[in-house]
Amino acid sequence: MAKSVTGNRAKSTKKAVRSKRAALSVSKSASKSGPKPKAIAKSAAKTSKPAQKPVELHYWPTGNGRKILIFCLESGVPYEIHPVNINKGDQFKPAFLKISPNNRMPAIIDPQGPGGKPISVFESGAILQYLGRKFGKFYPQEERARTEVDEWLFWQVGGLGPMAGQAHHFRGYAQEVLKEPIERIEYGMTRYTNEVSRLYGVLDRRLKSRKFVAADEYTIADMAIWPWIVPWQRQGQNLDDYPSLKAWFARIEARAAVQKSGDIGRAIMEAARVEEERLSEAEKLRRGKQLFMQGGKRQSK
Ligand SMILES: N[C@@H](CCC(=O)N[C@@H](CS)C(=O)NCC(=O)O)C(=O)O
Repeated sequence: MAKSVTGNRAKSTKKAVRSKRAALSVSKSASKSGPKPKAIAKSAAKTSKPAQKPVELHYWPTGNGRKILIFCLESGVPYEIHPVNINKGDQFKPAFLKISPNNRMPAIIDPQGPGGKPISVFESGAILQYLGRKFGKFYPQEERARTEVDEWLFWQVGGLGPMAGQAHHFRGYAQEVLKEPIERIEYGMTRYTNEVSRLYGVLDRRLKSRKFVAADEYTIADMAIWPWIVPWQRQGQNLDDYPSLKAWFARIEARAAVQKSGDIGRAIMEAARVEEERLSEAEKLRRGKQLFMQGGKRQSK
């Protein structure tokens, strides 16, 4: 697999230094009146958890990949990017299929999963829920709020994502890569563009009197939905038709972590583009057809 890139390391190192300093100042002042410094150090050692090792993020800069990168950047969870170049076919490699049997990214490996043992997770919704639960961030614990977040998370993974994906297929790839005649794709184009319009309408109504999609706070539901609105033009939509959605979109887009996720994605894409430029036209076409099985390729049994 390709070389990994580490994120959030500097931040966590600074944090560790800060907490070490804080620990030192506690033992200094406690030595005057309270228990002996040694005793404090012992009890701290008993309760302190081992530092979180970086979560392996098997990622490519697409809407589904970006959700998880946004979570890591927002929460400060240490992560390490393992690029899965889906244009090249990395998603079919046996090592990747072991952690993501559906040959799709994203996937993660948390080296310190339940019981301190590694765990792998595939499907972006399941990954967000896992990380939200484990790190106690962007996924409220109160049942009513959590259920709301789940509703909108599933709305994205089961509705907006697949429907917008089909709109991208018929409006873009089918014409540009597969060179399908318009008569063969018109029905699909119309159907999925209209369905995405309907879903944008649902989201716009939901956001009419809300700052965030669920639970009155910024959650994994916003992180899952936002990247799928980014390519609104490719989906045949106009954000001006959905004012509440447009305002929410701008609010999330302005967040530093969201901006940074875009920078990281663009840098990876640029490196891949330079590499791809050197390929023959035939190889470029083969790769284009392999993606999403658009050329009808079947996985061997
Ligand atoms: N339901 C999956 C969808 C993942 C998915 O479709 N990933 C795409 C990129 S956005 C992929 O890996 N495509 C590779 C391929 O189709 O061969 C999730 O939410 O994680």
